[in-house]
Amino acid sequence: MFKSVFIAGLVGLTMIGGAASATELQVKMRNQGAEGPMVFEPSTAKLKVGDTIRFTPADPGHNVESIPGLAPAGVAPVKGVIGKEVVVKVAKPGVYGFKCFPHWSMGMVFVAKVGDAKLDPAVANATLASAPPLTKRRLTAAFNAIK
Ligand SMILES: [Cu+2]
Repeated sequence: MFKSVFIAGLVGLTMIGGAASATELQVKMRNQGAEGPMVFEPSTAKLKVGDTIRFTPADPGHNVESIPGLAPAGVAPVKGVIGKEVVVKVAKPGVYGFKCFPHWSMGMVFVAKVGDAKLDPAVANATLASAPPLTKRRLTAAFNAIK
């Protein structure tokens, strides 16, 4: 009896310690935001290794997917379901890019820098070259914001 209470107490303390060191960023998927139509809010972030990003559908019709090339080597791509929340733990330093698949051409993108990382200019240029005009504009702003 005493032993099980003691262990439960230890588990509780461990969880509190973990919550204090890593933070969770809330990102809303919206039809309309401060930056215009079809946005992740916020659209950029600077995070620590081990933090999490919680993408929440504030409006229907959005999803979260990795932008090819915008993730550290060895990180599995994310492919969320439309209308569903997605939680991503950023366990490696680097630059992470996500898009909403239906609204890629409208520039619905999110970019995070995790840890002390720099965006490879070749990767940035290749991503911008493959992006439609609105997306290119928002991605350029996002890349500048995380510098
Ligand atoms: Cu969308």
